[in-house]
Order: sequence, then C-alpha cells, then structure tokens
Amino acid sequence: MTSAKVEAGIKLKSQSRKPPVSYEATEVRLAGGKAQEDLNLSRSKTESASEKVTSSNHGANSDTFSYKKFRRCLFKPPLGRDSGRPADPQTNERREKVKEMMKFAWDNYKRYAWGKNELRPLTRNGHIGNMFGGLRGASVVDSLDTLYIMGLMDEYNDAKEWVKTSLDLNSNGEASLFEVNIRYVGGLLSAYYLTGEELFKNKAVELGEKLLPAFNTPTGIPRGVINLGSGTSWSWGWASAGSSILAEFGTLHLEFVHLTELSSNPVYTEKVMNIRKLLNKIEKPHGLYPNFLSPVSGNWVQHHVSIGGLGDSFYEYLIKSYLMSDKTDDDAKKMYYTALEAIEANLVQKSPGGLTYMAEWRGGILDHKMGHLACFSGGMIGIGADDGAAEKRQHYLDLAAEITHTCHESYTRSATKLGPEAFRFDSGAEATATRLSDRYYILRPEVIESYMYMWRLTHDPKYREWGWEAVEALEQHCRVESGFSGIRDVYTTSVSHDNMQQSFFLSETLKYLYLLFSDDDLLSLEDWVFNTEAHPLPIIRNSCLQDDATQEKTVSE
Ligand code: DMJ
Repeated sequence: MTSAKVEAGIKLKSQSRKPPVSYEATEVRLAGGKAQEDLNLSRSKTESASEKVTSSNHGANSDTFSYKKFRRCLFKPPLGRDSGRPADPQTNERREKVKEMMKFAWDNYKRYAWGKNELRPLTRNGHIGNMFGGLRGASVVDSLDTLYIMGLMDEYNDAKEWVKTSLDLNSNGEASLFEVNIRYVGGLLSAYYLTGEELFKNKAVELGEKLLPAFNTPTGIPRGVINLGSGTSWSWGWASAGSSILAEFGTLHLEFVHLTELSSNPVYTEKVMNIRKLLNKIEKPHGLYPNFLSPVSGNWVQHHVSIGGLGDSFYEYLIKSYLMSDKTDDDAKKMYYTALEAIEANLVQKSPGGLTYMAEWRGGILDHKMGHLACFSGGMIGIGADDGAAEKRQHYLDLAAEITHTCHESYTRSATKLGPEAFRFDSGAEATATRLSDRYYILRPEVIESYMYMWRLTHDPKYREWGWEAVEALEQHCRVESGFSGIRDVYTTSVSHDNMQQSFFLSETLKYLYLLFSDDDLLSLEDWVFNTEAHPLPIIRNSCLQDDATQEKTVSE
C-alpha cells in the first residue's frame, strides 16, 4: 500500500488512496470489433454455464446462498436492457473508445506481464511489488468485472481461466490487508455476483479466511500488514507508533459483510462491526476521525485528519455501508452524516478564486492542500445527498458539484489536462501543485469517479464532456506503444513516463469512464454500490432474500 510516509516525511511505497508518495521512478508503487448481438450471445452462454455450476452446490455457502434468488431480488438486470448502450451516437462512439482502451491495456498486460501483478509498459515486463503478499495476477482479478461489463468475453474467459488454474492463495508473503481486500476480495466478489461462477465465490471466501488473523489484537482493530501464510500481522513501519490506519481498517466493511452473506459465517461481519463500534464510541476531536489509531489501546495516536490519503475510504464506506444495507444500517448513516458535518465545519474551504476544496487538518491547523485521492469525495457526497436531512439535500448536491468542479480545475490548469497528485490553495496557488514532488499522475481514477456519479445524479452534460477531456489527455500523454503509463509531471507536455500500468487503471479509471458514457441501467445505483476499487457489490435486500415467496418462485422456476 500505502504510504503514510509522506505524513512522516519519509518515502512511501503506495498507490492507494493514501498520502501522496514522494516520486521515485519505477520501483515506487506509491505505491472488438464484434457485433453487439455476438457479445450478448457469448455473455449469456457464460451466464447459463454459471447457473449450472451454481446449482451443483459446492460453494462456500451452497446450503443457504441462492444465486438465482439473489438475481431475482435485483430491480434491474445487472447489465441493463442493452448492456448500457447509449442511444446517442456520439456518446456511443466515446464508449467504444473507452472499450478499445481497456482492450489495449489488457492485451498488453497479457502479452508482456501475464500472471504478474501489473504491466511495466515501457520495459515490457511484469511488476510484482510488495503489497499483495506473494499473490499474483492483481491486474487479472481487478479486470474481471470491467471486461465482463464491456462485453470483452474472450478476455474475460481468459481471466477466469487464469483464476481457476493459476490464482494460488497459498502464498507466504507480507500483504497489505487493505489492498488485498479491496482488489482481490472485492474483485472476486464482484465477479461472482455478476456471473454466478462458484469459483469466484470460493476463492473470495478462502482468501477472506486468510485475512482474519490480522484482527487478533487487544482491540480487534486489525494491523495493516499480514503474512498470508503464517497469519502473523504487524503495523506498517512508517505508521506512527505501531498504529493502524483509518483508511485501511475502515475500508473492510462492504467486502466483509458480503463474505458473511456468501459463507453464512458471521465472523466477517462481527470483525467489522467491532471496528464500527469502537469508532462510534471513541471521543473524536471536533467530531473528526484522525488517521492513526493504536490497535493495542484503541486510542488515536495523532490528530491528523484527511479526506485524502490515510482517511478517505473510511468515510466512503460509511455511506456505502448504509446504502448496501438497503438503508437499514442506521449507525453507519448517523456516523456518516455526523462526520460530514464535522468535515464541513472544519475542513471545507473556499479559495480566494471561489473554488471549494477539502483542506487537511493537523491538530487544529489547516494545511491548504487537496490530494487527487480526496477528489473521490465529490461522488461520495453526491450519492449521500438524498438521504441527508431534507433541508440539506440540495446543499449536499451543490457541495458535491463544487468539489467535482475544483478537481476538474486541477486538470484544466495543467499543460497535459491531467491532474497532479496534490494541489494547493496557498501562496497564490489555486488548484495547482507547487511542489515538484506533487506533480505526478499515476492513472488514478478519483476525479473521473466523481464525474461518473455526478453524471448519474444530475445528467448535466458537462460531466461527460469532462470525462471525454480526460480520455483525450490519457490517449495523448499516457498511452505508449505497449500499454498506458503514469507521468511524472502533468505541467509539461514533454512527458516522462513512470513505466507502470496500475491495476486500478483497469478496474477503476476505465470502468468509471465506460459507465459515464453508458446508460444508467448498466450497474444501476438502485442495485449496486462500488467498493473503493470500483468493484460492484449488490445491495443486500433482506426483505426480498428472506421472503419465502421469492424462494418458492425461484425453486419452481
Ligand atoms: C485505489 O486502489 C483505490 O481507489 C483506493 O481506495 C485508493 N487508491 C487507488 C486509486 O488511486
């Protein structure tokens, strides 16, 4: 993962929604042409094959979880009426372009880095990295659902076959609990829910089990690193005083609740509910949640608060837990809106030029900087707007639009039209990076993620235009002969590439772009929430799932 090194003034190796990483070349991870009918046909073949597998019942929870019943409880088919194909020809062309980009990224990964975690597109080889504890194929698992929804069925089938024959979960290395959860567990869960292939469910549950020892701490707050073989866990060396990171232990809830759903084993939900309870009870400075917590004492270790790196997806998972529970998880709801009020009171700022941004908070002192990672918050505040207090709904929607606008400005103010890792609002800066070390762009999704949500919520055409600007910029500056690469400085068009095609580019950036140019019924927000790696997880509709009438209908059919 992840990197808190920035916070500690140390160099970090991460790539998630974690603090900006000081840039260090390549080792730093900071981490068809087919007719639509053909695609539909091959996809439905896959679906019926999977129904057969499902009914053979040898899954993690084959006695109680009925895939057919789950499908009946969705309001809409996952892929919509016509795979989300938009009627407007220009939008459809744009969507096809994004699909071509996915195929290009995938083909090159397959050609040069098959089975490794990520593609190094300049040197044409694979990257393994140190975040996944010896697990391989991060780009395969992260791509399954994107390939599937785009109708890239040959590619999806290759990916599935690889998972079946080569995804070895018996690895024995040091893994980031957070990264393995959001990419591997999340990717496998989504692949299962979309296709019904038992293989994905079984692998997800098997892997989930291997993560459990990380929770064996005095408080039950998991440590950040775990050896997947021995189960030994420890805290990141760079994390303040052996602490655990809010954005890491706070970003397990969605996947773990689904692991219980599929396995009937309550342990997963118990683990994350315990985290929830502790966070709900503990005293919070100004109502804010600091980034570091001791897994031993259960106390905050430092009063640093961020909606970007180290904090970000904790807030995201509160509102998404509420939505995924079919709006029954009232604690999550309360915690989310109370946290949002504290964020507004303490962190949301307006620049002299009128841009709304999220500052960072260090023990009461504001740092007027916003990370690219924090740009996911436009979408988050947008999807939560409707369930806020009646008098605040429009306000939340406006705030979401303002933040998304600011993040778009961080793109338009650069020479490449791609945004920097962090931008500032002090010393005369307005949404621009002032430090050399903040100028890089590593194919991150957060700004495009907010465009996608804001498009779905408002249908304001500007969000599609902004998404198209990003496509053009990616094509011009990040596409190289053998894949896509991050760039070191967004402020020069003589780009220097970082030689890394991040797996989240396939799982998130390209998926959100594709959804932006698709009709709203492709992975409808009425049925799905996206985990923080953009893997769709279904809303758990207990009222329907536990209704015998649904069962009978399913059985008789
Ligand atoms: C992804 O792995 C996830 O979005 C995570 O929450 C944050 N960082 C990356 C993308 O920037």
